[in-house]
Amino acid sequence: MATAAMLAPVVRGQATSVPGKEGLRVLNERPLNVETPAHLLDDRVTPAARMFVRNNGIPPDTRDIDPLDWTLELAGEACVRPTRLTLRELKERFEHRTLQLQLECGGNGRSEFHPPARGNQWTTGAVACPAWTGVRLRDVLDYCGMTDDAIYIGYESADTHLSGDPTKQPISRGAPVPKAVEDESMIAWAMNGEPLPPLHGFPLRLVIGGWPGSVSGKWLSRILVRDRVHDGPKMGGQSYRVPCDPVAPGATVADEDMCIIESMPVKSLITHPQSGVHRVRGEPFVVRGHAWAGDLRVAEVFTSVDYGASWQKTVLERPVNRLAWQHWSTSVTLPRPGYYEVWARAIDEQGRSQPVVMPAWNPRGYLNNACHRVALAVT
Ligand SMILES: Nc1nc2c(c(=O)[nH]1)N[C@H]1C(S)=C(S)[C@@H](COP(=O)(O)O)O[C@H]1N2
Ligand SMILES: [Mo]
Repeated sequence: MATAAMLAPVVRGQATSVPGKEGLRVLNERPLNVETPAHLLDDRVTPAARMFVRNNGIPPDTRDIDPLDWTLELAGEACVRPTRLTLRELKERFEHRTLQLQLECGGNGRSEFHPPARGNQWTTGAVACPAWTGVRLRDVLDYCGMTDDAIYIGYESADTHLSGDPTKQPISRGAPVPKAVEDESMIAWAMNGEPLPPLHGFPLRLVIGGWPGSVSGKWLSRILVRDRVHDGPKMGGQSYRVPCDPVAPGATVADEDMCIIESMPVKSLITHPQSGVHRVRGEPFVVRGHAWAGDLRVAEVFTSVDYGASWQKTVLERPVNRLAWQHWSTSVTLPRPGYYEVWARAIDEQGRSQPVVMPAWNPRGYLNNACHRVALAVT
């Protein structure tokens, strides 16, 4: 059996030898999960080589397929005209568009929770913002038609379950209809002007910016229009859900008291300088990174070099399009020799700030949007 691990020999926890992902950190080999160190996310548009990988199962072997013959099926109890479209037909029938859309895994930052949550121990590197080319999901949904009781869409994909059981899917999630029909929700076949890389869903995927990455189904084979909340694997139980009401750290929460994560919270990343480098006292240097806020805009980003005692406003750019991350930068001067930390804190357009300490504990360790910090040695 060809597994992702066999196709891509890797060393856990070290610089990887996953082809095309040099410098990224492998958190799990089977399924493959790879995160990007913060300083390698400095590009405005994330290159494929620096995009995290989050697989729940085993990717399909698409080496010998003709992508134009790939079929997408539209079905579900609230779909008026169940249809099959090849990628060729998708490209011919619907308007093409390219948007930069930010994806962050719901579990990004999980490694900081105490008591710890099981799952991939992501630090800060399960986020990316490439440019995607494809068609509006809305246009395709209009084409098949939705009944009045359509409330949710779900995806199904060509990856296979870790157990090898062909009747099981590794993951099949989705989004409520209002999010699915937003102008930015896409069915994409290209990333940064190239066909999707195999690990990122070749030949076709959903891209639902600002929501947990798990909504953006890779290797997309079917879209279901549902008259109920989609109930595929990893929609229910405790997956991609947090307690509806806050709980004490370590609490046991019943499944019925868990709510599905929708828009992701405000967050920022310092992508330059790299943590651990030296700077010279009295000499100004640039600190920069990105910030994002789920469905919202980021209003302001601040930095602190005194553990949050005082904050300096940075220069924040507008997003290139809605649901793209925003770049910020500032000049910092450190007056004395010694150890410093630079912290960054973003605030969304509704006035919500990132917390400087850990946000609400939850059983699966989702939604850690605490401030990122880098360490500097000043001489
Ligand atoms: N078919 C399929 N789609 C999937 C997944 C998967 O395992 N299988 N993982 C999801 C999760 S949890 C995330 S965070 C994103 C990651 O996208 P990337 O691997 O392209 O970075 O893909 C999502 N789409
Ligand atoms: Mo994810």
